[in-house]
Amino acid sequence: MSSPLPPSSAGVSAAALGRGTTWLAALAGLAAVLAGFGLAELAAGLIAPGASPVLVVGALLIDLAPAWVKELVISLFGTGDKVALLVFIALVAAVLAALAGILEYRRPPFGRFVIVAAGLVALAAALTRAGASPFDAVPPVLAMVVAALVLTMLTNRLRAGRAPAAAASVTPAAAARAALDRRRFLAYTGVSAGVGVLAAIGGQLLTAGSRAADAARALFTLPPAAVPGAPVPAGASFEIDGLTPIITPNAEFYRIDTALSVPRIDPSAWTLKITGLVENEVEIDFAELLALPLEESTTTLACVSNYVGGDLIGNAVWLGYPIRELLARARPLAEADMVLSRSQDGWTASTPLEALTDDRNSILAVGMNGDPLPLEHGYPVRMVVPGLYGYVSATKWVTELVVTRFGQETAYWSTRGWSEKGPVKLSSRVDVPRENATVAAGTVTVAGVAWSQHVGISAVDVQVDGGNWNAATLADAISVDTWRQWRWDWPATGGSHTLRVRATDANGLVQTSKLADVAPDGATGLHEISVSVS
Ligand SMILES: Nc1nc2c(c(=O)[nH]1)N[C@H]1C(S)=C(S)[C@@H](COP(=O)(O)O)O[C@H]1N2
Ligand SMILES: [Mo]
Repeated sequence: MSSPLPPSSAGVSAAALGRGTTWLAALAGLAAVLAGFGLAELAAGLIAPGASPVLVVGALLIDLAPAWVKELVISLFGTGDKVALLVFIALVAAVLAALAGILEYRRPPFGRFVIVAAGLVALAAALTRAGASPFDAVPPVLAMVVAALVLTMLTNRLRAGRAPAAAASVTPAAAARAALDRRRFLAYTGVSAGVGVLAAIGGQLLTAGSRAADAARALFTLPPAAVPGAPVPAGASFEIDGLTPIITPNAEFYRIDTALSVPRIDPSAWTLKITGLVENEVEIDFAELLALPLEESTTTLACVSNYVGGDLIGNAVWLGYPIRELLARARPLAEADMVLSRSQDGWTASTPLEALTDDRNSILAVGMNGDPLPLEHGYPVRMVVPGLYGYVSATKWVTELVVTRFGQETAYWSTRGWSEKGPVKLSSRVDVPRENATVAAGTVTVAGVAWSQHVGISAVDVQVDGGNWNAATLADAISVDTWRQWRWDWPATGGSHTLRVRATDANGLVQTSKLADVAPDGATGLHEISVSVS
C-alpha cells in the first residue's frame, strides 16, 4: 500500500518482505486446493461422473439440511437454490484453503491436517451417495493428496524466500536472493492454480461429452397418446397481459429437487420395479412402458414450499401410463396403504396407495407438453399425481415403487420435519396488476389463477381495501386437476389500494385467511397486493 518499493524489487526492506507473507501463505493454500479440486474434477470426468468433490459435498449438505434451512434457502433464492449452495461451498472451501495455507506456513503440518480432514469429509460424502461405486473414492482422495503435496511444496518455497529476521542483517545480496525466491514462489503458485483451473475445465468437458442421456433424449420421439387428453377449452384462457399462461412452457416450469447434478439416466438401462407388499413383483423397462397405451392428461403441479402468492406451481400436459394399471399387475396386499417411490439418486416420496389406485390421472409420465420429459423434470420417467404436493408424489427419475405402510417407511422430507401426507391446499394468486404497480384510474383488470387440485374451483372473489367481496369471472376449467384463471374489472379510484383474492372450492370450502407457514404441510392465507392508482 504505502510501501515505497514493490515487494519483488531487489532493494526491498526486510519489514516489507515480512509483511505480506501471511497473505502469500493464504494464497499458497488457495492455489494448492485449486490444483487438488481441478485434478479431482478431471478424474471425475474420466472415471466417476457425479463423484466430483464439490457435487458430493453439496449433495451431502442438501441431505443434512433440516426443513427450516430448505425453507430459508428457497425463500431467499427460489429456484436459484443450487447456485447459492455452490457459491456457499466455494466460499467455505476458499476460507479453509487460506487457513490451511497460513497454518502450514506457521505450524506445519497443521495445514495439511485441515486438508486431510476436508478430504475425508468429501470421501465420506462420495461413498455414502445412493448407488456409489468404489471408483467414487478416487476424486476426493486425489484432491486431498494433490492439495497436501502442492501446499507443502509452496510453503517450502515461501519459507526459502523469507526475509532474514533482523532488518539490520539484510545485505543487498541476501535481499536480492529473497526477492528471487519470492518471484519463484509466485510463479509456482500461479502454475498450480492454473493447472487446477484447466483440469477442472477439462473435467467439465469430459462429463458433458459422456452424457448418453442427453443424446438419447435428443434422438427420442414420443409415441402418440393412445388416449388423447380433453383439449384445453378455448375459454380456459383470458388474453390478459401479465396473466400466467394456462399451460406453463417447459422452460418456465419451476424446478425443485435435491439433485445438485441432474441425474442422467440412459433410458435403455432404465427399469421400474414394483416391490414390497405385493403378490407379484413387477419390473418394466422403458421400451415396454412406451409400448403401453399412453394417456394424456393436464395436471397442475405445486410445491409445498410455495408461499402464498409464490410461483412454485405450474400446469402441463403430461403423457404417461396410469400407475393404477401397473399396481393392479402387482396386486398390493390388503394391509398396504402407501407407496414409497424412489428415484435413481435415492430420494423418496410417500404417496397414499389410494391416490394411485383410484380413478384420478396418477401416471408414470414420459412426456411434458409434447416433449420428452426435460432432464431436470425427471427424464426418462417421473410420477405425476393430481391433488398432492410434489414432495409426496411427483418423484422424478423414478426407478422403484415400494408398496408399504405409512407406519413402516418414512420418505425423504418426512424425516426432515415435513408432513408424511401432503394434499394440495386451496389457494389463489393475483398476477395482474403486479405488486406495487401504478395504474390509471378507471376500469382496471385484476386477474390471476386459483387452484384446488382434484377438487376444483367454484368461485373467486376480490376485495379492495378490506371492503366487500366482489365475484370474479372464472375462465373455463380444463378439469378439477388444473388451476383456473379468473378476472375482475375493478372501478379504480385514485390513491393507494390493497387488493386481496379468495377462492372457493367445488365443495364450498372458502380459502382461509389464517396464515400458515409452508412447513410442515403447505402455506395458507390470502394473497394481497398493493397498487397505486393515479
Ligand atoms: N427425484 C426427485 N424427485 C422429486 C424431488 C426431488 O428432490 N427428487 N422433489 C419433489 C418436489 S419437492 C417437487 S415440488 C416436484 C417438482 O417438480 P418439478 O421440478 O418438475 O417442477 O418434484 C418432486 N420430485
Ligand atoms: Mo416441492
